[in-house]
Formats: sequence, structure tokens, C-alpha cells
Amino acid sequence: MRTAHRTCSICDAVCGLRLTLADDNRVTSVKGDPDDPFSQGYICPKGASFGQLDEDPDRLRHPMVRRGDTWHEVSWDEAFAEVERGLNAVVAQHGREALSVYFGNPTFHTMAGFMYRVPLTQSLGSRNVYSAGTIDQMPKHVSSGYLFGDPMAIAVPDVDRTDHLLVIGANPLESHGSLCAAPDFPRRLKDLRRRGGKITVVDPRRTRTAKFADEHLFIRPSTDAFFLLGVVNTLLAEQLDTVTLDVNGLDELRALTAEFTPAAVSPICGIAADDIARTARELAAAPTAAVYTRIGTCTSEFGTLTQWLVDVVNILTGNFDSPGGVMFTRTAALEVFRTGQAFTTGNFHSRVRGLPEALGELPVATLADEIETPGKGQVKALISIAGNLVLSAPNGPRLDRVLPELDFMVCVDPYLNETTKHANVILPPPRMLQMPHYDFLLLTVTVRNYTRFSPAILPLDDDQLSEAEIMAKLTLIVSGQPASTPASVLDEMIVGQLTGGSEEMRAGLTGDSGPELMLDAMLQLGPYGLSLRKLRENPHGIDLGPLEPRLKELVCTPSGRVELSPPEITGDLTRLRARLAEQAPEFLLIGRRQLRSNNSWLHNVPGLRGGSNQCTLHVNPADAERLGLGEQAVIRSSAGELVVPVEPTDAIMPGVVSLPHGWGHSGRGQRVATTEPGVNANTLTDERVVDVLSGNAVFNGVPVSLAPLPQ
Ligand SMILES: Nc1nc2c(c(=O)[nH]1)N[C@H]1C(S)=C(S)[C@@H](COP(=O)(O)OP(=O)(O)OC[C@H]3O[C@@H](n4cnc5c(=O)[nH]c(N)nc54)[C@H](O)[C@@H]3O)O[C@H]1N2
Ligand SMILES: Nc1nc2c(c(=O)[nH]1)N[C@H]1C(S)=C(S)[C@@H](COP(=O)(O)OP(=O)(O)OC[C@H]3O[C@@H](n4cnc5c(=O)[nH]c(N)nc54)[C@H](O)[C@@H]3O)O[C@H]1N2
Ligand code: SF4
Ligand SMILES: [Mo]
Repeated sequence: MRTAHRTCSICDAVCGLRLTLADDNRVTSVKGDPDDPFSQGYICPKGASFGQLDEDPDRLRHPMVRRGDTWHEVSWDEAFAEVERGLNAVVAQHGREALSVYFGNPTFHTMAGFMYRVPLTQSLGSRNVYSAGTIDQMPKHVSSGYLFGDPMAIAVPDVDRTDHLLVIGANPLESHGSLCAAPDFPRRLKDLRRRGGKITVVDPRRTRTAKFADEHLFIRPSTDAFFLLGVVNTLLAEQLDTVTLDVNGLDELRALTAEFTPAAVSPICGIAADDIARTARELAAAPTAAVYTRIGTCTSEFGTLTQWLVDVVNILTGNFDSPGGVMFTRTAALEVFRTGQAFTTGNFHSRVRGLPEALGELPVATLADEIETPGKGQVKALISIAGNLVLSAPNGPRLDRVLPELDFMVCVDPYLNETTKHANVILPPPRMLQMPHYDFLLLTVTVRNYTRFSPAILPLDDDQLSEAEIMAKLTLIVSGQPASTPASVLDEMIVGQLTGGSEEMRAGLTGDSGPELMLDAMLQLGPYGLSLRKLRENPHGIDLGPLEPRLKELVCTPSGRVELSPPEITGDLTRLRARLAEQAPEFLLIGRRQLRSNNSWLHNVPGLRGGSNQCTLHVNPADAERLGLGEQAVIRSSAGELVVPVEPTDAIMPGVVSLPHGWGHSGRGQRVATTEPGVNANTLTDERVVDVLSGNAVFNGVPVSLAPLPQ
């Protein structure tokens, strides 16, 4: 028996784990790491199942090549040769624009995902770059980009010091937080209340977080921008604003929001005018307050407007970049993603629908169009890394139909699943315990400054490749190098760029792999002067202190000031205003996250199944009764139709129904998941509807109709 420590890489909470391994390297227990200064021993049910997940017998052990309908295990050399042939043929016949890449959610967690993303994108030489960003948080980047100039300037709620936390469209007691890494959210919220603070939740469902809060306001889906306009209107009309930052655009803001009085917005969002005004007054009166929002508003039709208004409220109440409000993390590794250049979207547009680029990416919502529509620039090959788009993308079933039209597809993924089954080649990464771990991205949104590195716990077998080596090889192949080129050639180039070619610095770097050398360089160049060696000496992580104000060094708008009313964003108020005159659909569909599940890939873990982890449609009992719904219902949208099990619950407001995503399993690659497959919620989401400013997909507030299942 031996003990090993590692950061949990399943969700965004960066909890420290303490694992016990038997002599045969099987994981016999997983507990929270009590010595981690940030997570202090906290662990959730998913983390506790880390061993089961890692040892899942359905994980692919060998590269796989598909011939017709049959999969063959092949050697790595054969697999890469196949990738080289497939991609080169597409480039030769159709040019580089025919290549596309998708970076899925886990690429935001893995070291390899961080290290090779830019080189792979640059080598691709195509505009067809897609990522989970446009089915998740792109509205936040666009909002920050126009407000502050820096799309990566993402402020996190200072939950440990705030006096009032307003949570809009997030459920951190089940999701454990997102764009806000705060291990043990439950304890942090308890502490908030214990010190006399207040928590308010705005959500169409009475979630676990809402039940814990002091106050919960039901809101009609996708009307949060109206609610927040009512809050801004009150703050300005009642002269409650206390702006402490250098801002432009306060007068414009006053003019733009004048019409959106609480009385004017109340009917559309379903919150009483008095409650809207009172929320504004409470935020202004609290010694400190933080407004925090996530998926419920990001993946909605007015995603960017809503993200913008959240920060506007934080700024107007004097709570931006100050303790107890929302603040910026100062991460230990050099922030290579900060360009210092003013942000703009639309540097190019998608071929078929003319959707604007954001952060160098095109919206996932238009990938199927680009694959299906003939003409110059049609996508003919897809490199999909850590993604399950058939279950995750809006109108996933359409992708299921069009992916077979590709000339070539390669996936880097541990599973044969609903998406990877369309690949010609699957390149499986090794087990998580065989990979070193450092959260390059999540550590930029921690609620305290903190850092932790986890070395690989188990060695690679002779016939395995690290995910880093897989990604490096792919990058080399895409850039036209022979498949036989060693990965180290690329790694040295990347590290050389970081060290500015300094041989002395390169000689001083330590690390067993490309990503570790890169990390060491970024730590040494980072603000705390740390190194990989120092992090190895502190295996439970290092607390780097509470967040401190740092907006001034981040702002890079052309004016050098915070732009409170950027025209690129406020222009979308016209589209929002039009909504006031429209007839509301009878039902709106929203999603929900489940405590013992994570997007599309945790349903294969036996220990996490059952209980509340079911793919059911939450319907208000009054609606279920009125429609005469039985155990199952037919639900229809502009995109598709499903038969779903009905779960009546008064935790959801009338006129709203909720279905979790990531279900709808099929095939033989995940034997546990397919025993209770659930349905694919993205059969109902419509890829033609996007948040126009960011191109982000819309998963919440989808108009649907419900009917009893005909007997
Ligand atoms: N209807 C609806 N749809 C949604 C959402 C919603 O709320 N509602 N949420 C959206 C959001 S926020 C997100 S982030 C996306 C996520 O959508 P995706 O980007 O598709 O991510 P996952 O569903 O998490 O799928 C992860 C894939 O990566 C594989 N994987 C797991 N670990 C590793 C690893 O270490 N390396 C590699 N290479 N692969 C790995 C898994 O097997 C799986 O195939 O879904 C979005 N889709
Ligand atoms: N257990 C678990 N944890 C996860 C994940 C998971 O799948 N399972 N996924 C991870 C990922 S990829 C992400 S991005 C994060 C997401 O983290 P969160 O955003 O905290 O996750 P959700 O549970 O989707 O919370 C969104 C909330 O918005 C509400 N909502 C829906 N529509 C609206 C609306 O129009 N207005 C308002 N105000 N609310 C609305 C929903 O009812 C829901 O409670 O979670 C991460 N953590
Ligand atoms: S909250 Fe997230 S990071 Fe923490 S143990 Fe659970 S899955 Fe892992
Ligand atoms: Mo996400």
C-alpha cells in the first residue's frame, strides 16, 4: 500500500486528493487531501470515484483504426501513419481550409490541452477552429474584451470575504463552481452566512444553492438581461452608484437604461418590480457585494449582454476589483494568454452563416453547416480532442448525421463513444494517474491565489504514449512534418519561445516532459518567482494569499479606461428590446447539472449511477396535471423531438422544463452508460439560434411544446 497525492481534474474546483494504491497499483481509496491549503480535505462524490473512473475497463488501451464498421487495435506508428495519410490527402485535395479542430472541455484541464492548443491551431492554417468555449463561456470573454480590452480578464466573486453574493444562473452547490475555482463551495457559502452575509439566487429552478440561500427569485429563462437592466436603472435613478474605477460611458449607460425601469421589465422576467428595486438597493447598501453568473445566462440568447450587465452592476456598486466584490486572480505561471492588445471580434467570419470569429474561433453552432455545405473551404477533416460533440453541441443529432460525410476524422479520447465512433482513428490518452497535472487555466480563476503541481503517480507502460506526446505528434503532422518526427522537436521550440532562446534559462529548467518544462519556465517567469522544483517540494500546494486589486495592469482598451457602454455590446439592446413585444412561448426548456455526473463522460462509472443522477424532465406539477402528462411526455422544439420520462417537481417554475445534458448514450464503447442511456437534450437545442455577439450556443430558454405520450 502507498499514498499518493494529486489534484482532481474532473471539474473546475481543483480539490486536492489523497489516494491509496495497492501493490498492484489499483486505487483502494480516494479521500480529500487535508493538507491542501485551498481545498482543506474537501472531496465530492465524483472525486471519491476518481479511482473507478481512472480504472474503467472500457477505457481504450490502444490506438484504434476503423475500417468500415470494424475497429482494429494498431500500434502507435501505424495510427500516426494513418493520420498522416488522412490529413495530407485532405490538404492535397482541398487545401488547409478543409481542416478543422475541436478542443473539448477536458482540454481546458489537461496540461497537454493547454500546451499544444496554440501550436496546433497555428499549424492548422485554417479558420475552422472550434472549442467548448462557444458552447460555454464565450459571452464572458466578449464582454470582458470590450469592457476592459482583455478577453481573459475574468473577475471571480470574492466569496470568502463578500457580505452579499448574488448568484444568477449558476448552481455551485452541484457544479462546484465554474470560472470561479473555489474548492468546498458548501463550506464557503456556510461561512458567508455565518458571518452575517446574505446569499440571493436568481434561477428558474429552486436549486440546491437556492435552497441554501437566504432568498431565491424565480426568473423566466433568458430574461436576465431585463432583470439586470432593472437593477442598473434603479442604481442610477436612485443615485446609489459609487463608481470607484476610471470609466468611460456612464452617461451613455444612463441614457440606454432609462426605459428599463423595474416596472417595465418585471412582466417579462416574472420578478416583482419591488424585488428588482430592492435587489439593487441591497447590493448598493451591503458593505461589499459580488454578482456572479454562469451557464444559465452564458448559454442563452442574450449571453453577452447579460455578462456585460453583471460586471456593470459590480462596477456601479463599487464592488469591482476590490475585496469582497469581484476580483482578479494573480496566478503563479506567466500569463502567456494576455496579449495587451485591445480585443475585437469579427476579425473573420464563418463561410456559410457569416458568424463572427471570437478569440480566433468560430462558433460550434455552425460546424455542421461548414461540414455539410459544398464549396471552397468546406470542412473535410476534423481533429477532435477531448470532445463529445454529438451529445454536447446544439442539435447534436445533426452532427451525428454529418460527421460520416467527412473524408477524415481523428479523435484524441479515452472512449469509443457517440462522437468518436465516427472517427477513422482514435488516439487514447493514458490513465489520469499516468499524467502529470497542473491547472494552467483553472488556477487563473481561483478565489485565493494558489498553486499546485501533481506529478504522474503511475508510469506509462511501454506501449502507451502520454497525452502530451500524442498532441505533439498530431501538431507535427498537421504542420507537414513526417509522422516519425520526435515530439521533443516541437517541445524544444515551444520552450525556446518562452525562454526567449536563453540557453542559460533552458539549462536550468527541470521536468520529465514537454509540458513540465513549459510549466517550469512559466513559473520562473511568473510573478512569484516559483519553479517546478519548488512546487514539487510542496506536494499539497502553496497558498499565495488573498486576491488583491489588479485591474489597472489588465485594462488595455484603446482609451486605457474601462468602457462601461461599449457600442459593440450595447448595440444588441435593440434585439433585446424587440423581445418585449413578442408573445412568450408556452414552455421554455433549460438544462441542469447533476452532482454525480460531468457533462457527457461520467455515466460509465458504476459508483456514480442511480439516485438523483437520472435523465428526467423536470416539470412543475401544475403543468403536468394540466397537460395530463403520465410517466412519459413528448417534447418538441424547432430542432427535434424526444420522448422523455417526466419528473414532476415544484422546484421548477411553471412554464419551464429542465433536462440535463450529456445523456443519450449509444454503442458498445461504454457498457455501463448504455444500460441507462437517457436521451440527448441537444436533440432539442437549435444550432440556428445563437447569442449574436459571441456566436455562443443557446441551451437555456429554448421554446418547446409538451404533450402526453400517446398510448
Ligand atoms: N444542452 C446542453 N448542452 C451543453 C451544456 C449544457 O448546459 N446544456 N453545457 C455545455 C458546456 S458548459 C460544455 S463545457 C460542453 C462540454 O462538451 P465537450 O467539449 O464535448 O466535453 P465533455 O462532454 O466533457 O466530453 C469530454 C470528452 O473528452 C473525453 N475525455 C475525458 N478525459 C479526457 C482526457 O484526459 N483527455 C482526452 N483527450 N479526452 C478526455 C471524454 O471521453 C469525452 O469524450 O457541453 C456543452 N453542452
Ligand atoms: N456535477 C457537475 N459539475 C459540473 C459539470 C457537470 O456536468 N456536473 N459541468 C462543469 C461545466 S463544463 C461547467 S461550464 C460548470 C457550470 O456551472 P454552473 O453554471 O454552476 O452549472 P449549472 O448547474 O448548469 O447551473 C446553471 C443554472 O442556471 C439555471 N438557469 C437556466 N436557465 C436560466 C436562465 O435563463 N436564467 C437564470 N438566471 N438561470 C438559468 C439552471 O436552472 C441552473 O441551475 O459546471 C462544471 N461542473
Ligand atoms: S468538486 Fe470537482 S475537483 Fe473537487 S473532488 Fe469533486 S469533481 Fe473533483
Ligand atoms: Mo462548461
